[in-house]
Amino acid sequence: MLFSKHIFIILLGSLLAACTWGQPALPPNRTPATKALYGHLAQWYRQGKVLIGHQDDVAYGVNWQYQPGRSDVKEVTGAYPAVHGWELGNLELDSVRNLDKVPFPFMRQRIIDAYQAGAIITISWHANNPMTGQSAWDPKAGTVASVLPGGSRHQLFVGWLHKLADFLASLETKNGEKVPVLFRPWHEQTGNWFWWCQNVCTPEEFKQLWTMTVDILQNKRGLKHLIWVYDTAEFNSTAHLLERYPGNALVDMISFDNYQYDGNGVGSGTARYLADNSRRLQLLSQAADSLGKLPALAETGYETIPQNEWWTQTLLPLLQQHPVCYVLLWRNAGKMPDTGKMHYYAPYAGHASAPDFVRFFKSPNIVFANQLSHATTYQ
Ligand code: BMA
Repeated sequence: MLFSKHIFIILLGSLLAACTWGQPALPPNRTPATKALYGHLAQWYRQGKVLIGHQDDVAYGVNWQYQPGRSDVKEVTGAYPAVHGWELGNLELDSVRNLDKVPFPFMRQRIIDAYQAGAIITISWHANNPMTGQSAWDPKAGTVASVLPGGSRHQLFVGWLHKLADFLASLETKNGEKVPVLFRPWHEQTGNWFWWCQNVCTPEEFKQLWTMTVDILQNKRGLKHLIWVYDTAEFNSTAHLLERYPGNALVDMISFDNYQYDGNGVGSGTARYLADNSRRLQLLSQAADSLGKLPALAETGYETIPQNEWWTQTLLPLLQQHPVCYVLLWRNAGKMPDTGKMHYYAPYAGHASAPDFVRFFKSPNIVFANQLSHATTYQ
């Protein structure tokens, strides 16, 4: 009897091992909730499910700001997004608000609330240029070199990384559980607009910047609740996608950002968006699968969504053909004070694309927060 029970347990164990064999997993230096989240993401990805995200979703929308419980996505679909994106630019300057005016204490509380409800958090950081004192959008050659050991801004920059670590460490519940974060530093590095982009630093310098970031946050500060997301803008080959990849031990997900633009010119229009992104998503997933990592479309959208059926005619077919773990739509800022232009990527109640966004929301394999709970995401 005992013997057959043992055989049964061994058989069951092998079966379970076979089911998860080859599936990406986090190393032991992460919290149980972070490992559980990553395991669920891997499983959902295998099932072809795609989680939908939105930047600053519960902070403000096209016609409102800081009203508790509100969300443009929820007002259209009845559900919050599955992934909540937040931005830390200006944290390094000890500012109370980020560069888009979101107060950090407000952000912290919304992050903890989303975690408790089973939604997923991703964070980006448009850190100022530490060499020139200008914004992140100051692609001055030599900036990355200046923050590396021996560089003139190294001490200043290490201080910034410690402020970043302080904020990330403060994302915890009253019981002291740290909120897992998909952290996506030094994003869009194949572009030419940030001080860490490919036109102003070598692949080696970029990898050193990444390595130093992981070393301070994960090794020196001991943060175990981060999932490291490597992110490019456009790329034209696997070699280009991975040119600045700092190594398997320092990355957990790989992703890229790409938007649709108006018009029929080169680099714009629906056909172009679909063709470019089908090819890129295919290369991304192949690279992720062969590296044992997970893929994501970390930012996308079509500003003001001028095509009423963009959701089911453009984005949905792309995701059904090339599933990724998650897709994040950029922020619903509304009218920009400096340009007077409308800047939003998710529909709001009454928007012409809202009915189609509801059809998108109801489509098979498209996941919003109503399908998640704390237990299904973090246990
Ligand atoms: C950009 C725009 C800016 C914003 C920045 C950081 O794409 O939305 O208005 O400041 O992201 O969130």
